[in-house]
Amino acid sequence: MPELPLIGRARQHANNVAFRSVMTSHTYQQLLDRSATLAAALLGEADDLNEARVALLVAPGPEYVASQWAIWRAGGIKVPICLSATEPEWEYSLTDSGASAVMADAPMAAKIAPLCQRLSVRLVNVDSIAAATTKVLPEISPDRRAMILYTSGTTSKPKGVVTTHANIQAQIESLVTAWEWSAADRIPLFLPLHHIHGIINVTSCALWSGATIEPFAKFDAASILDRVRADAYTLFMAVPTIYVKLIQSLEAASPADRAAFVAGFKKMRLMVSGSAALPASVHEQWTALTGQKLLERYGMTEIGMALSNPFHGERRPGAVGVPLPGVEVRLKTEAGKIITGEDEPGEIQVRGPGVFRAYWNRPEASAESFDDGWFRTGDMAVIERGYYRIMGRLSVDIIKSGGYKLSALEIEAALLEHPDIRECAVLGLPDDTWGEAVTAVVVLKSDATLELPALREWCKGRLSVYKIPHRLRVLPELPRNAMGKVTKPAVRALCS
Ligand code: MCA
Ligand code: AMP
Repeated sequence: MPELPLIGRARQHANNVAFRSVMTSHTYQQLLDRSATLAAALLGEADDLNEARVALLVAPGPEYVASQWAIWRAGGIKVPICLSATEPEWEYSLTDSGASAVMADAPMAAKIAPLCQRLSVRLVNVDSIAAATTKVLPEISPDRRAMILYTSGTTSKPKGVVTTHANIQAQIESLVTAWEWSAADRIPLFLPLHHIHGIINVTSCALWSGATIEPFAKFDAASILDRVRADAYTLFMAVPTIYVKLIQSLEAASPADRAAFVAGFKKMRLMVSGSAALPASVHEQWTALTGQKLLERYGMTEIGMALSNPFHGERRPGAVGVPLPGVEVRLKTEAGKIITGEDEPGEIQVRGPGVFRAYWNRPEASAESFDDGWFRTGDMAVIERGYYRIMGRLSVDIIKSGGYKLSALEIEAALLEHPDIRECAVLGLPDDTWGEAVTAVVVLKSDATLELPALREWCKGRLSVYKIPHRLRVLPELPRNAMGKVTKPAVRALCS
């Protein structure tokens, strides 16, 4: 059996630059060699990891990809975890996935070492593996499980989305075809590498194509604009919050700087927005400022990308276009009718080779999420003049903030541990920068007082930074229905 196609693709581009930064560059051959060394270290005496889960905690860059490929080439399942997560969040991912090892770079290894020790999980510090060792690597069939990505949803704790090598390949090939990726492309990477926007849309599509990635530790408008003015990129992919932040930076720049930045943006062959709704006003402002028409697309961790405005043709503000190559999409009403015409809303359901296999260790949730072989996204949409338009989500408990999908229930569970909070309801309220702002509506215990800064401080170490409430409302009581259950639409109405 041949090796994994993505490794074969890398061999075809062996001498191309895969990663470039100000000080260094790495070719595809260097990534291949390094991943073979790391795979040998992971395997030790074993011949095959046989789908053992290996958590990945490495900063974005060549070492992240070499570690990812090492896990795959050794036969393991990669579980990327958030670099800035709290210890309880890491612990949840490691225990839920049953990880047997964590691969970390030196700074992250120092942070996670006590947890690994407590959980008896092997810690592999990639920075301490220098010698190039070789070992015969196992053959990996495409239907082996490759990755578990944790995603928040309608349950309090995140669920692990399991994809196979074949799923990942289908997700990559669809985008490479639709957006005409080539080895001549150069793209900045500033999105986190524990979600598919960064892993698949940016990194994996680039590496499949022989293109060059410029990694950043995180999004920082000034550093990215510096490189944009130097014409460093042909492609750009970001969440709406990043475009809002870039608009603010462009507006604050001197006329000469702004002209230089705009010239850099103008030259790119494609700029994409996704992960959350791009307000039509932001789309139009971006075009007015830079002359670029953003391409908005729609996707989800469980399915990869499903809908996209066209690379050639009309990119309509407020719409997400049509199904991507290899992806089937249908709309279904609550009453169970498949919609065949325009202007009738229904739930988006998706089928195709990129759709995930199952939620990790959750057979019931997995079964419930499919309808006759179609994945139920929980997002509502309508077709208007040939293009899908997203109308919102079926669940009020899912929040999208800064491109991150958050569970209101998970944040509520954390807040209920606060000594002064008796009851709470967490909502995502509209926000110009973040899309939705995490809003805590709380009822306090008698005589208690609570201000937002104190609540945010208390949340640190318990919740990742983007889950920490951005707004706070204190109410004497929460509205309830006849059954005594808190009604979130009524809470929302009180807050608006
Ligand atoms: C950070 N802050 C926030 C939020 N996040 N405040 C309100 N709401 C938030 N969501 C605050 C911090 O507390 C801090 O406040 C200040 O902002 C700066 O924090 P920092 O973390 O440095 O923020 P940032 O770097 O400016 O982050 C913004 C960001 C980041 C770049 C938009 O959130 C990001 O990278 N988002 C992308 C996530 C992503 O990749 N999603 C794709 C998921 P203070 O200064 O007071 O301390 S995949 C997906 O969705 C599907 C598949 C798809 O379709 O792609
Ligand atoms: P995630 O679980 O992080 O993969 O987030 C997937 C969710 O992001 C989808 O179910 C949608 O609710 C949302 N989403 C992604 N792209 C878009 C978009 N272009 N417009 C509106 N919502 C989007």
